[in-house]
Formats: sequence, structure tokens, C-alpha cells
Amino acid sequence: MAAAADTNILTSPYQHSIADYWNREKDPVNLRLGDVSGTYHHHYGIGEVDRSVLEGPEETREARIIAEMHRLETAQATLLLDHLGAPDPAARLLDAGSGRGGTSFMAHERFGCRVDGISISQSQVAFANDQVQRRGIGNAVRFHLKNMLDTGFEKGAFRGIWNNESTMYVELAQLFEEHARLLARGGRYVTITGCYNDAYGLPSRAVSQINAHYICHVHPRSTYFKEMAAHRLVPAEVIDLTEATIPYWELRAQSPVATGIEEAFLTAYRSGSFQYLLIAADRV
Ligand code: SAH
Ligand code: GPP
Ligand code: MG
Repeated sequence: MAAAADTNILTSPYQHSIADYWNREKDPVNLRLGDVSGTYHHHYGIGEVDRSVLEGPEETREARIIAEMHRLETAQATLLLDHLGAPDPAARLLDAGSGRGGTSFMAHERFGCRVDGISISQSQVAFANDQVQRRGIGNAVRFHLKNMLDTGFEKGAFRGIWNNESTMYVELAQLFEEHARLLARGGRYVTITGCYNDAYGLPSRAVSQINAHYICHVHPRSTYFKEMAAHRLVPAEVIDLTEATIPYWELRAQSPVATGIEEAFLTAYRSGSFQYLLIAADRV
């Protein structure tokens, strides 16, 4: 169906390749973790690992590792939502690059707000809207096939917008121009992202391996602040989560669902060339 719709949504061959990647994606590293609670994430984890999952009865070991990884990914989304500034239940929120919808559902459960999630992957949008039906939450959470650079939503419609690991697929100048348009004045923007460290230099080999693996473009840390400042987004909090995410990658490397990218993340983080950051900003 989507061919006609896609030509309006996807504005470059690059975006077509990203939509293809996500339309095809069915990796156990994501689906088996999501099956643990029924909330599906496409981002990484933070926090201390309960190392006991690597020991104990062989029959339950695999399931315990998967559950632990899922717990750490859920903790990551919880931390992002902690920085949205307690929105009123009447507020409207936008999940930009919403994947299978995990963070959107968590936001609705926590704040009672209406949440719109957008993705350029038709199969992700269908998966997430199917979850809306199963959860019986009516129109409170809705997913749309939309490009976050040009959403068609009305100006000032949102009190809160986040990008949970989705900024590395777009140019930040274009993204923040659209976010500044969509956010009401006084609204909150939050991102959790991997960025390369300007103080290290240009991207390391490990960062380049990450870009190649996901067909993404990890931005330098500096570009976030430059483009926020240029688009009326004033950073209120910056948290370096690099130390907090390394245990997740160590566990993932030893898990039955490792994908082969684990050593690149560990090398990138440990070398100081790559950082996992949370940035919260006010729309002024
Ligand atoms: N935020 C989600 C998913 C992260 S994966 C989570 O935390 O689980 C990256 C997401 O960005 C995918 O859903 C992909 O479709 C989306 N994406 C990439 N480029 C996009 C664009 N231009 N417009 C909208 N979504 C985009
Ligand atoms: C997370 O998705 C990965 C991305 C959104 C792209 C890269 C992010 C960086 C911070 C560089 P996922 O959960 O689908 O990845 P995986 O399948 O590896 O678990
Ligand atoms: Mg994953």
C-alpha cells in the first residue's frame, strides 16, 4: 500500500533505505526483549546489571538475561520521561522516531497525556497501532507514517517532544527547525542519543562501524548545542550516560541475542570517542 504514501513521506533515497531497514527488522534482540512485558523498545539500556543472571540454573539463564536487558532498556526510557517536566494530562506529546512505540506507551501510562508517535516505517507504525488496540486505550496514543522533518502537525501543538535514539538519521538543523515550530513556547524537548566527542577529534573507527551497521550518521556533540541554540531550544540539563550504559553492553555481549555490534560500542565508549547523552531543553 505504502508505495504512494511513501513518496510523499520519504524525501530522499537515503530515507528509503532507512524505511527498508526498519520495515524488515525482526531481530530477537528487540522482539524477545519486548515479549518480556509487551512493551517494545529500539534503544539501549542504562544502570547497574544484576550479574546473578549470568549464573544459576541453566534452564532459566537465557530468559533471565533477556529480562535483565529489557529492564535496563525500560530504565533508559524512564529516565528520558523524568526530564519531560511532569506534563499536564491535557498536554499533547510527540515521540519523534517512535519505533514500535515503547516510550510512547510509557509516557501515556505515566502522564495520562495524548501521545502521537511518528516513524517512516509502515510496519513499525502498524505494529504500534496494533498495540494501541490490544491495550484498549482508544485514541490516546496514535502512530503515524510521518517524516519528523516535515510532520504536517500544526504549529505549537505539543508541550513535549522527544527523540529517543532517532536523531542520527537526520540533519539536526532541519530537525530542530521543525521541533521549534511544533513545540509551544515553554515546552520541553528531550533527547537521548549517541554522539561523537569533539574533544577526541573526528569519528573513530568504532563510531564508523556503528554508522555502517545501522546506516546512520552519528553527529558530533557540538552540533546538538549549535543547532539547539539556533532554533530557540535552550539546554536545561545535560547528562553524560556513557558510564551508565557500558554495563548494558557488557551484558549484551554475553547474551544469546548479541548482534555483533557490541564490541564496537564498548570500544567507542571506552576510547572516549563516543558518548551516550541525555539533553533536555526548553523551547523559549
Ligand atoms: N524511539 C524509538 C525508536 C528508535 S529507532 C525507541 O526508543 O524505541 C529509530 C526510529 O527513528 C525508527 O522508528 C525510524 O523509523 C525512525 N526514523 C528515522 N528517520 C526518521 C524520519 N526522518 N522521520 C521519522 N522517523 C524516523
Ligand atoms: C537502536 O535500535 C539503534 C538505533 C536507533 C540507531 C543507532 C543509535 C545510536 C545511539 C548510535 P535497536 O534497538 O533496533 O538496535 P539493536 O537491534 O542493535 O538492539
Ligand atoms: Mg535493541
